[in-house]
Amino acid sequence: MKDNNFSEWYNEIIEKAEILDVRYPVKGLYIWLPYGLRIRNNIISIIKQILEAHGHEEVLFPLLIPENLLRKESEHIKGFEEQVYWVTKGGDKELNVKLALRPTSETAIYPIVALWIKSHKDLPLKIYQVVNVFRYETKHTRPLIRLREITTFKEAHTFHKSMEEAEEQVKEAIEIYKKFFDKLAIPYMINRRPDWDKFPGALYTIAFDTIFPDGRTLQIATIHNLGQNFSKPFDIKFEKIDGSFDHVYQTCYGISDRVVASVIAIHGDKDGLVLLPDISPYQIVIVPIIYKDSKKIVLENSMEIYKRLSKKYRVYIDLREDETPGSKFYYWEMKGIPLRIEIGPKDIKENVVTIFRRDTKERLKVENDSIEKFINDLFNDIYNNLRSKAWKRFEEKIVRIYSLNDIKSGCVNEINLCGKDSCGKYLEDKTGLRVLGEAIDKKEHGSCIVCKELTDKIYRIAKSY
Ligand code: A5A
Repeated sequence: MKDNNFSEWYNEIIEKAEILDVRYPVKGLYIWLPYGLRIRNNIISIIKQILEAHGHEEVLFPLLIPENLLRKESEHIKGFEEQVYWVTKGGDKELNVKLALRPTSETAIYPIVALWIKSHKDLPLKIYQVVNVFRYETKHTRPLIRLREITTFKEAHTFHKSMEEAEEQVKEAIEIYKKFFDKLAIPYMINRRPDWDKFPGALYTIAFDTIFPDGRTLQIATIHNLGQNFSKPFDIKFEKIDGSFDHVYQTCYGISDRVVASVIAIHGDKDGLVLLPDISPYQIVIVPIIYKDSKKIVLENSMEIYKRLSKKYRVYIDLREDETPGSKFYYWEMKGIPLRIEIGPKDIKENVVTIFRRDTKERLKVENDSIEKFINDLFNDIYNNLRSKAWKRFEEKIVRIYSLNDIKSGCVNEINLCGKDSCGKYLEDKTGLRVLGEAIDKKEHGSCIVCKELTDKIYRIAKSY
């Protein structure tokens, strides 16, 4: 089902694996269930670690933004106007100043940072927060993919003394997200969005796009060079070494719940989730195989191994008495636990355990005293296997196309395009696909697929979420 009806598979897995409860009576808002929330939190700690290693500090700004601040940068508000939820009343009293639920936090953060930054010595400043934001999306909403309350919005904001430094920061952000998606074994391509699709208020936007099993692309991260577009209206100034003043140069970059969606969609299979050891709520589940006559020894042995492994790993021991081992196997496979350890009377006699790998569905016998060593290697192996499988499927969905007639709607098409808006728009109208933008890491001589002008620019077009 994953391959021929991805959407159905996806909705089913979100429910069955207990990621979200989708029955909340407001469109585009969902409830995180404990299991889903653990996965999400593990993913957040990975990005936090990477950001902090790159010198970012965490902050937390208010959810409500006064209307005058939200309107301060004209392009920004133009882009978000239609998507803003407004708080207009306190009790039954009309508020003097309307308050927006943040659709993103530039206009909440920047007036305050303007008070913090005085001199070049305060720069660069790199901060981030993980918050919920609200966007009144009019396109079809989908769990974790297109939300009206984005609950896992990680936004970083950086402040610099020159355009060169801001450009360098864009490169650092690309490295940060590469590390992050590599750690999650999510394949990506990096595209510079066409001007008409950049972040409202940015000079330019660079996006990470992945490909879902149905061939549609999903934007999973964006990096924006804001130049001085916000620092001027928000008056974020600093004193330079020579005593003169300049407005700061800024970047911002963000990810969302879409990262969790990608982990589910890209690694999952027909039997459910397939989780990487790094993000799985439990890395190992132990299922004692109980028969009446050997119950005591099996339970004792299982508890011993449970305690031993819990020192190093996140382990769950499934002691439910009203479920058969078979239904427990099925249950934990659906939940994507990377390894299952089965312990039965025969294993105990032979001084081994049986280990089942979720990703390949192999069953292996392992000597009792070398379990830890074996698991460490297996975890690496699982990561490498999932990563290479995901990248292989990803690459299979990318085609190099030289003529308009050959464009494939179920794939990402790489084409020469001169870069003029008119050629890009023509292409979107003609194919019904979206111009993802210029590949930042690829060039090849050819002629624009629309106007035939010579160019070495490679653009990617695809159907996207
Ligand atoms: N302040 C900057 C970082 C910003 O807001 N950029 S953004 O608008 O591009 O959003 C950041 C990321 O959030 C996007 O790359 C996309 O992956 C995700 N995102 C945007 N709208 C979303 C929605 N309605 N539901 C889920 N994720 C969304």
